[in-house]
Amino acid sequence: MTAPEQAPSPAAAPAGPRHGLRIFAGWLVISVVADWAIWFVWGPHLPPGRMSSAAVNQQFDIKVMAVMAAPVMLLVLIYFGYALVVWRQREGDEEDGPPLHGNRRVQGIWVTATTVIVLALAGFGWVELATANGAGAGEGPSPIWKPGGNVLQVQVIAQQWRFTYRYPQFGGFETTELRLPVGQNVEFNVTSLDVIHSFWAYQLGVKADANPGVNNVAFTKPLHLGQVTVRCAELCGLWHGAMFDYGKVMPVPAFQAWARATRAHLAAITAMLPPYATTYDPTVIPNINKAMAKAGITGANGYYYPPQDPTQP
Ligand SMILES: [Cu+2]
Repeated sequence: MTAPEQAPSPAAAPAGPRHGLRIFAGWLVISVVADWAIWFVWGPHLPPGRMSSAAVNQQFDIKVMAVMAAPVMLLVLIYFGYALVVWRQREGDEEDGPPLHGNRRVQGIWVTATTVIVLALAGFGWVELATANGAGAGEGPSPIWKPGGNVLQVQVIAQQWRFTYRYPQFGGFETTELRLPVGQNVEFNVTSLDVIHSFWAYQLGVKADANPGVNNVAFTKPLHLGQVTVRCAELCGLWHGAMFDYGKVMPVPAFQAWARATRAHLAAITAMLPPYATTYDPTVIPNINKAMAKAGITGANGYYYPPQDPTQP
C-alpha cells in the first residue's frame, strides 16, 4: 500500500506554526548544552578513570559514545513531549492527524542519519582497538595489536579462588602480589589452573578471560602511581565473590627493588616450580604441596594452592 503523494504534514500546513523547525531548534540547544556537560563536567569522572593508557582510552570512548547517544535520546524525548502537548486530541476534534508513514523526507533523514552514526562508530571502534594495542582487552594467545619497545611480562594465574602473578623476566618467581612499574608497557599473560575466571584490573582498564589451557594476552601502560583493584569477573564457583586482591603501581626504582628482593626471597620455592610456560596442567605435579610442607615452606607455592576457605584467615 502506498501513501498519498501529497500527504499533508504539520510542517507543510500553510497556516500552522512550523513544528519541525521548533522541535529542531529546541533539540539543537538542549543537545549542545547536554553534550558540553557530558564532555567537560561528567566525562572526567567516568569509569574506569585515568590510571593507565587503557583506562584513558576507555574513558575517552565512553565520552564519545555518550556524546553521540545523548542527542538521539533527546530527539526522541523532545518529540514525544512536543507531541503530547501540541498534538494532543482536543475537545470536539475528531480528525486524525497526518500519517507519518510514507513521509519520504522523515524516512530519508532517519535512515541516513542512523546509518552514518552506526558506521562511523564502527570505524571509530576499529581505530580505537588498533591504536590502543587491544584497548586493554584479552586478545588471545597471538595478539595482533601490541606495543613496541620494552614490555614487562606478568603472568596472571587464576584458580579457585585467587590470582597469583609470575614474573618470567625476574627468574620466574610467583607471588600473590601484583606490582607494576609506572610508565612502562605491561603484557599480561592470563591463564587458569581450573575453571574459567576473568582477570579484571579495574583502574588499569584491563579485563581478560582466564581460561585453563589458554594464554590470553592483554596490554596496558600504567600512567599513575596507586592502588589497583583486581577482581574475578567470571562466576567461577562458591567463593567467586571473594576472589579479589589489590595491586600496586610503583615508581620504577621501587619496583626493581621489590622484584629483586622477592626473587631472592622466593628462590627456594621458584626452584620447585614447573618451568615458566604460557599454560599449566595442575595434575602434572600433584605432590608439590606435600614437598613444600615437608620442606617447611609456605606461601605462594607456584602451583596449585591447597583448597581454601577465604573466610578463614
Ligand atoms: Cu574466579
